[in-house]
Amino acid sequence: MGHYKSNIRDIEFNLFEVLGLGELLDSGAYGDLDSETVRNILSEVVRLAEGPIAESFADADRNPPVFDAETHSITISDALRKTVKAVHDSDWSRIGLPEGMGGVPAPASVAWAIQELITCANPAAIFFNMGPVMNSVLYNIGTEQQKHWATAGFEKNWAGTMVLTEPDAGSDVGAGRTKAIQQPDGTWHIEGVKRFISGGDVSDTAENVFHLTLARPEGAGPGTKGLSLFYVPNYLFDPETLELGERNGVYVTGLEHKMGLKSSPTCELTFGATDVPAVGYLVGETHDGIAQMFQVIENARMMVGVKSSGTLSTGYLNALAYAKERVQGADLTQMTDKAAPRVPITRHPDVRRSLAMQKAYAEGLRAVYLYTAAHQNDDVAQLVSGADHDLAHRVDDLLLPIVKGVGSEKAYELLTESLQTLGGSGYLQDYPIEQYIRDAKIDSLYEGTTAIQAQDFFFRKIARDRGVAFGHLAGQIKAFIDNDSDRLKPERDLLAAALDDVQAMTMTLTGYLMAAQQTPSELYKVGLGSVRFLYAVGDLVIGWLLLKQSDIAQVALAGDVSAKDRPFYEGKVAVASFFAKNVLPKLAATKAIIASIDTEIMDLDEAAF
Ligand code: ST9
Ligand code: FAD
Repeated sequence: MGHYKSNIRDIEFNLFEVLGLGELLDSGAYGDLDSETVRNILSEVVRLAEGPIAESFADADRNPPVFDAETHSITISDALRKTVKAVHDSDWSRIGLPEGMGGVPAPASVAWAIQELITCANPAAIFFNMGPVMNSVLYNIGTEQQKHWATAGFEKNWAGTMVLTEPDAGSDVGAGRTKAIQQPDGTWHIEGVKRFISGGDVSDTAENVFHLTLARPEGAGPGTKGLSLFYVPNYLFDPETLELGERNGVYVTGLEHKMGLKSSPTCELTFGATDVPAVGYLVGETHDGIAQMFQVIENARMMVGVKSSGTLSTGYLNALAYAKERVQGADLTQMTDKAAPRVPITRHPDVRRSLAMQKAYAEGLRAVYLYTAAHQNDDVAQLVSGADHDLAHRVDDLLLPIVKGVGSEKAYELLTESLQTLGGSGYLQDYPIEQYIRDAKIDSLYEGTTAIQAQDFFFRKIARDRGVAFGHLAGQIKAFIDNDSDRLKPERDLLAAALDDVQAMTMTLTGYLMAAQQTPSELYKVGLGSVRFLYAVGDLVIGWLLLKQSDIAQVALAGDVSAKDRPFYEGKVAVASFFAKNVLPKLAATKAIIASIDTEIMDLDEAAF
């Protein structure tokens, strides 16, 4: 049995019983992709994920890629190569890609669910499979010729990267200094050094790698708005046949040694530092680089959240399996009887508390990413929340920092609980959880740190949106609270209080923002409260979605339910109630903290830290 434990029952519950996708799929909205086909695909992907994809998980961690400075390339282990090939050969990356480039139209929720299984079975290995999504963005925003490159490059399995970060430009992408110099033939020469580039080289798993690169054309203005997006391939190629030609002047000049995600090659890339220029092609023939790159970033942030939630899920399921087997100590009610029978640790209240919290966040975060994905298709959004095209897009935007920011932080926090469940054994490499933790830590860092997610959430997704998407979400939660069923009354009261608390926090932060027009330092209060606020809204949304699931489970339990499904539904009811009682009341404290933020800590001399 490999390390990876999928939760296909929960994924199907979300897709079919909660989001109700069966109705759309079986109406022919997605062609041949009906609900039975989706179920078959998911079970095929589970087999692939738990088998060949998971197989090299530990081996690739212990034997990461090796960099050769002479050839500017990396080599990888045979075990990892086998996994990468299994992912490529399976062809599942077609699902959800644009039809015109050979993709298979599908609800985004289905595509992301597939992605969870593939990614979380071996998180580092998926960085060898970024070509499809990079090509799909090029297909969406490129010129006619670039659409052709995207389509043909996808079929040829070319690898792709996203290239923003420089030594002095991390969170502050607009500080980037990489230059683009226009050539008489319409191409550009790129010059500069980029660092931390995932998949900068992919060894012999692809014949070509193209880098979607932000660079500043000579004479362009400062900040992100002065950046343009370029397509920079490792090998130049015939624009029609894509037959490879000369080596282009972009080279890997370093490989990072990391805490986790070790077999994902994180590279330094140097452009145009030799006699060979690094030729780049302006994407879409427009100088709108940051907006174009955000199309990639939105996919990548979603991917990171999906990875976090799915990693916590397999961490929890591993912890649960261990806890059921591990016998230690007597039942607490018999603690004074030294001869009392020893019990599995699942009998200990604190282990139950921990398992329940792990389950709540694992399933809650999955519910959040699938609900978010539901707003990435107009028809699904209409079905799920009644949002039209414009509103669906705003809701998707609003929820993305929760998927990424809350997902990564909570998964990391709760994975330490998974490890704790195994006691000292959890600390050993005999079990996968220590690697899950090392592989998951990165999720709160790349693709915008949590602080950046929190600022994006408040300033852009709430304030700049004038609360439109936030109001819609709050309306959905309120409608659930106000439904007149007798089910879950105490929990719905807790949810109502949490919604009030979050609305009060929003008002307080908005008040600081307004006050900043007169007193700029008031903005520090938003900065001091924004991560807490993001977490609070995350907990509210998780609490709501878990209770919605519980409601559906209770209806199922009242009917004809199979012996296999009964414990599944009972678990749904229990965990939603546990979350409501154990997490939602904490939002009142967050509200009080945000209401009383002062700027003392900003005034403190650095020497006092
Ligand atoms: C990285 C890669 O870290 C890590 C791993 C990648 C893995 C990739 C995996 C690929 C996916 C595979 C998945 C398979 C999928 C299959 C399923 C398919 C269904 N939203 O606020 P301003 C734009 S890469 C949209 O003034 P500053 C917008 O155009 C490195 N757009 O920002 C805006 O203009 P306007 C990642 C946004 O102060 C313009 O930016 N690095 C958003 O100039 C300027 O906005 C980072 O993420 C948004 N939320 O710059 C950097 N925000 O306002 C983090 C901004 O006119 N830093 N725009 O609309 C930031 O995000 C900063 O806040 C900043 C600030 C750079 C934006
Ligand atoms: P900094 O920006 O220096 O941040 C340091 C600390 O300061 C953080 O805690 C941050 O939250 C805080 N901070 C910074 N600015 C602010 C602010 N304005 N307000 C509040 N707090 C702030 N980049 C790519 O372009 N392509 C890739 O493929 C890629 N892959 C990566 C893979 C790995 C393994 C790693 C480690 C990084 C990768 N990155 C990639 C880079 C990644 O996106 C950046 O590391 C990230 O955006 C943070 O930038 P930084 O490391 O420079 O940290």
